[in-house]
Amino acid sequence: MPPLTTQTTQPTQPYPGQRPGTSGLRKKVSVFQQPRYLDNFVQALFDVLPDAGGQTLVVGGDGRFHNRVAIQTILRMAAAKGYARVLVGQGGILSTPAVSALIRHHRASGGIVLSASHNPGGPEGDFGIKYNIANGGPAPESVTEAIYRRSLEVSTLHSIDSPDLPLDTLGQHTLHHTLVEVIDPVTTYAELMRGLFDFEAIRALFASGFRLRYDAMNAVGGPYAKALLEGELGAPAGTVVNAVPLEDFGGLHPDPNPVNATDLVQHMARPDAPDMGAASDGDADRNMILGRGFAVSPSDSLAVLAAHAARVPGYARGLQGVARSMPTSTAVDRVARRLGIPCFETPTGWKFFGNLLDAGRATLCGEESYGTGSDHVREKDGLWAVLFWLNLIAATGQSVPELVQALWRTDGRCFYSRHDYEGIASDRAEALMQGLREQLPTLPGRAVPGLASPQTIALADDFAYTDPVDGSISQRQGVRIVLSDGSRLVFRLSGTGTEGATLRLYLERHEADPARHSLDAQIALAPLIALAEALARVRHFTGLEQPSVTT
Ligand code: VG1
Ligand code: CO
Repeated sequence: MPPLTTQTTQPTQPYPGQRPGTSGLRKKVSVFQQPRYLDNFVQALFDVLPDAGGQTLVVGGDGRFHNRVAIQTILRMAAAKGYARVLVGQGGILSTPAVSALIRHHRASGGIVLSASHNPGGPEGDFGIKYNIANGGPAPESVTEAIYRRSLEVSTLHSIDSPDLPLDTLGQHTLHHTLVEVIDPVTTYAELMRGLFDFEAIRALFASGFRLRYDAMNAVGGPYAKALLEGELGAPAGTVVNAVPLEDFGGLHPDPNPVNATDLVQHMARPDAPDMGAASDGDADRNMILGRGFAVSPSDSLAVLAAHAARVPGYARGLQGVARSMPTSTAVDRVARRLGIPCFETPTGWKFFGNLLDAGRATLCGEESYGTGSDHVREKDGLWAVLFWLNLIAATGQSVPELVQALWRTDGRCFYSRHDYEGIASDRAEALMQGLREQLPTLPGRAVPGLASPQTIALADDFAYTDPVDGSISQRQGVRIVLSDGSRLVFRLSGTGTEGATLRLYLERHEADPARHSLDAQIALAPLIALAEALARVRHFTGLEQPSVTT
C-alpha cells in the first residue's frame, strides 16, 4: 500500500490568490505550473469539505494542456483525503455536463472539473479547476469563499507517494484505501440523453437525408457527439468535425459563437450547406445552433425550446417554469406568459439556477452566452441542446429558421446583441461602472432622443437578486437601464477572464412589426448602441473604438 506523505509548504506561498467564482479558479497555464499551486487549491478544497470516508468523488477535464498532470495530483490527494471511491474519465476526459450527470447518477459527494471552458488552451493558454457539489452543480458562494479563505492558510499538503495511474485504459486501481475507477466518459451521459429524447424520430430524420455539421472545436464535446450522433443516431460519418480533444484545441478558440466558429459559419453560408450547424465549447456545456445562412440567438434558442418542450418525451408533461439570466433577452418571458408558467430572472452564472432546479420550480434554463440546460443535470449542456433541436425538427417538420421565425411571428422579435470589450485596464473598467452607478438615481424619467418613437428611461438600477428558494441576496450583478418600451442596456464586468478586465454591454429591443424582423440586429440596435456610448463613455474608458467581440 503506498504510504501517505505530508509536505509542509510556506503558508500562502504560492496561494491561488483569487476568489474562485462560479466557474472556479481560472489562470494561465504557467500559473498552474508553479510548484504546489494546484495542490494548494485542492488542499484548501479538501480542508473545507467534511470527512470523505465512504464518499465518491468524480474527476475529469476537457483534455486541455496540463489536464493529465493535474489529475494525477488530484488522485493522490483524494486518496490521502480518504475517499472510498474516485471515478475518473478515461484519458482524464469528462465534459462538464457529464461530470454533473455522473455525480448525480453515482450519488457522489462532489466532483472536480478541470477546464477553463471557452478560454483558449495549450501551454500559453488557460487552465482552470472547479468543484461541483452533490446536486451536480457548481459550488455556491459559501463554499467557494471558504476555499479561498482556506487557500490563504494552507501549510500542509496531504498526498500519497505512488506512481502515476494509467488513465488511458478502463480499469480499477487501489490508491492507499481508495478505489480509483477509470470509466468510459460517455456511457452514463448517453443513457441520460436516451431517456429524454425521441431517438427513433431523430434516427428517422437522419435516415431521410437530414444533414448536420457539428463542430466540436477540437474540445471535449467530440467523443460525446460522435458516440451519440454518428454511433447511435445514424448521422453519416464526418457529421462531427474537429472531434478529437486536443491539448491546445488545435489552436482554435473553443468558444461557439459566430466570431470564433468562423469555419462552421462559412460552411452554413454555402449553397450546399447542411440543414443545421452546431458547435460546443471547451468543456461542452455551451452550444451554438445555426440553420442554412442563419444564426440562432441563444436567447431565441431558449425561447424556442421552451415553446415546444412538450413535444420532447423528457418534457412531455410540460415545464414547471423557466429561468434566464438577467442579461438574456426577454423572448422566453413571452413564451412563459403564453404557457402560463413562471419565468425567473437570475444573475449571470449557472449556479443561480441550482436552487430553482432543485426545488422543481424551473425546468429549462438559459443564458445569452450560448448556454442552455434543464433539470436533467445542474450544468448547462451543449449536446443536450443540439439533441433537443434535432428532436423538435423531427417532431415539427420545420427547419431551424422556420422554428425561429414562427416564434418571431407569434411573440415579436427581440433584437439582441452583446458587445465585449476585452483586455481593458481593470481600474478603467471599474471607473466606467462607478460612473454609471453614480448616474443611476438621475436617469429615470429622462427623455431619450434619437429613437424611432419618443422614449424615456423607465428604470435604472444595479441588479440585485433575492433567491426565491433560500432568500440569499446577491447584489451588484449588473447595471441595467430599461426604456419605456422595454428596450434594455445592461453593463457588467466579466468574472471569467484571465487578462485585465472585460466589459460586457448587452443590448435588447423588442420589435412587434413582422415587416422589420429581417433587419440586421446591429442596425436595429444602433440607437441603443449610441445611447450606451452617451451614458457610459465606453470608448473613453475602454480605449477601444469598437468592441473586441460582437455576438
Ligand atoms: C461568462 C458568461 C456567463 C457564463 C460563464 C461561464 O461569464 O457571460 O453567462 O455562465 O461565462 O460559462 P462572465 O462572467 O465572463 O460574463 V463557461 O462555458 O465557463 O462554463
Ligand atoms: Co463552458
